[in-house]
This record gives sequence, structure tokens and C-alpha cells, in this order.
Amino acid sequence: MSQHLKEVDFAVFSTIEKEKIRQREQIELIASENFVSPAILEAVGSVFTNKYAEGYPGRRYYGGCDNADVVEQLAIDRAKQLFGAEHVNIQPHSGSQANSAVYTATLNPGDKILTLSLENGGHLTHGHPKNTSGMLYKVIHYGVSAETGRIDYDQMEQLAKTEHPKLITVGASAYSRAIDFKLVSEIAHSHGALVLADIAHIAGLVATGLHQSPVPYCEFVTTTTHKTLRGARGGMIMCKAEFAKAIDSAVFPGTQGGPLMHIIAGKAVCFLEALKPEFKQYQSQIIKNAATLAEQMASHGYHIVAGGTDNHLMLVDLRTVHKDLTGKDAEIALESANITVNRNVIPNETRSPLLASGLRLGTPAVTTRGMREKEMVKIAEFIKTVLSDPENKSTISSVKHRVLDLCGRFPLPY
Ligand code: DSN
Repeated sequence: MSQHLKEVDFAVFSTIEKEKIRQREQIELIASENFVSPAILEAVGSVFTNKYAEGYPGRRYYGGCDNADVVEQLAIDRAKQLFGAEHVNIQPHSGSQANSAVYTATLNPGDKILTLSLENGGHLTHGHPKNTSGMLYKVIHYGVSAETGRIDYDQMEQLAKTEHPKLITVGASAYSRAIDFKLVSEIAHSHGALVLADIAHIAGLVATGLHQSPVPYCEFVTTTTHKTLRGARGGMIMCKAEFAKAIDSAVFPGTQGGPLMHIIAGKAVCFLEALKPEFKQYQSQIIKNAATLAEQMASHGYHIVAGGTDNHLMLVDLRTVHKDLTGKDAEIALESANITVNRNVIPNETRSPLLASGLRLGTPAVTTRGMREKEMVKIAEFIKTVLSDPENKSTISSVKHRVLDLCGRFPLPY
């Protein structure tokens, strides 16, 4: 009897096939998404999914871990080389779990953390009240400046001085400007705080020297491996050697059990790819594409939060062109034209997060397809056309045809 997915479970098989078609035929502008190489997909779909390997290379709680040791050590060594980190833990299942492990290693419940709030571009795990980081710890937020949209380092310093947080987190999910990690670490250290830099979004730029690296300055650096870094979906922690044992214990057994060895194999391949010169060219093109997309959106009248972008993403304030169009309705209209984005709250948001007034646009995925500045000009025009008449079926259908044509000219390898 056939063991193939198509015969064993047609419902799942056909849904995967549909998802393949969706990915092929949509312009993907979700800033946190990307397309992995076939090599990474192969590693992630490998027999390592069968293996339990609680513990760390050479110190496992299961037999049969020789190959698991090799692949995890490859991932660790390559990550160290890529980022210049003193210690790497490659086991966190996600960026959220990486952050949670750093908190577990450094804080006691009730300790104070100073972080960027979700509304200002931060992440849920940076102290949101509905996340354990907000439930377990006392959270103080710094924000972005109302005038410039940039991180308010003066406010951070003031709060570090008066509130004495034990840990300052810096890093963002929706922030388009370069982050001065060196300055943050100086602020933190002069007020007795540790620093966690969460580079989940910008890891690819950091790895290739196109964004200042926090690794020399901050005690802890967390990331995901699947955004600009374009690897298997998961998390990672880098830290100074003095915290290695605390971090390893906080990951396992502190917050996780068995590592996902197939994902770790995919992470190892990702780091090998990221060490190649062409990866730097790719990252550099991501930045050029984002700059062009932001300029074009601005030329269509949209306000870009913080006045533009230094990285792979931008936040578009819809209200400057379409006063009554919510982020949610814009997201839905664009999806019907095969353009995938996500609504996003903007600083000083007046609508609920479910509706939001902004869109977050990112260029990592379209750049992986090989699109360049010329295509960004077209994409901005598609977006403006759809959002100017979001309920006009004929406009949407005509843009969708142009999107399909564009996607057809920049095919995915799967
Ligand atoms: N959900 C991710 C993002 O889209 O930015 C962050 O975890």
C-alpha cells in the first residue's frame, strides 16, 4: 500500500497543494514571512522529526543521539560564526520561547522590565499584559517619539534612571528605523540593567553587517530564524559566555522538553546559506526594495511612520489618503487582489487593534523571488489602485491579473 500523503490523507495533501498555489500566486508583503530554499525544506521534512534528544550535544538524556549531536553542533558553530556570538542555544521552538527563556534565566516574578510596547512597534513578549512576560513581571514601557516616530532613547534613559529595571528589552516587530543597540546597552549598563536585544525581524541584516549588531554590546540577543534570515521556522538565543549555563538551563529543562531536531537541521542549513556572499547581496536588495516601496507609497500620498525605512519594512498610515478605510478592510481588499499584507496599529492609534489604521509592508519575500526596484514601483501602484476603490470588483480583478502576471515572471522553486 502506498505510504504517500496523497493516498494516506487527501484532505491534508490537497490543502498543502492549495497553499503552494497561494504562495506562488500572491505577492507576499508580510514583513515576517519568507520562502526557504528547497534544501532547508528537505532538512525540515527529514527523519530527524523522529528523534528525541533532550539535553545538549554530548549530554543527552536519550540513546541514539550521535547524529543529533552532529547536526546541533553544526547549527551552533555556524550561528556563532555568522553573528560572532560567544554562546548559542539553538533549541528554542520560537522567538517567543527564546524571550521567555531569557526572562526565566534573568528574572524572578515581580522583577521590573523596561520595554517597547506593542503599540509602539514592540512584540507581545515584551511585556504585553496578556503574555506571560506581562503577567509575571512588572512592566514599564518606553515608546517612540510622537514627532519623529523613532525610539525615544531619552525617555528610555529617564525611565532606566528612575525605575531601576533589572532588564531592558530592545527590538521590534513593526519599527522601520535602525536601532542603536550600543546606546541602549550604555543606558542599561549605566543604570545597572541587563539588555535583551530581540533581532527577530532584522537578523538577516545584522548577520550581513547591514545593521549594527547588538552581539558585542548586549548580554542577550534573541531571534527567530525564519524572517529576514530565511531559515527554518524557530528561535535562537545568543549570549555572553558568563550566561551560557543559565540560558541553557532556562531553555531545557526550564521552559522546553525535547528539541525539534528536524528544525535544528533546517536552521543549520540556513546558517550555511547565510554565510555565503550572495546572502549579503540578497539582504542589501531587501533594503533597496523597502526604500523604493516606501518612497513610492509616499509619492501616492501615504504617510510612512517615522518618515521612511532603514530596514526591510515600513508602517503605512492609511488615514492620510483614505480617512475612513481601516487596516482590516485594506488587508481584505488587497487579499482579494492577491496581495498579502497585515493590518497594524500605528503609534497613537485611535482604532482597536482588530481594525487598526496602518498596514505593515515588508520586502524579504518578494526579494527572495528576485523582484527589484522596478517591481516595487508596480506593487505600490497596485496597492494604491485597490485601496482607492476597495469594493470595485472590476478594479480588483484587473489588479489581480497584473499580480498573477508578475508572480508568474518571478517563480518560486516549489
Ligand atoms: N508575528 C511576528 C510578526 O509578524 O512580526 C512576530 O512574532
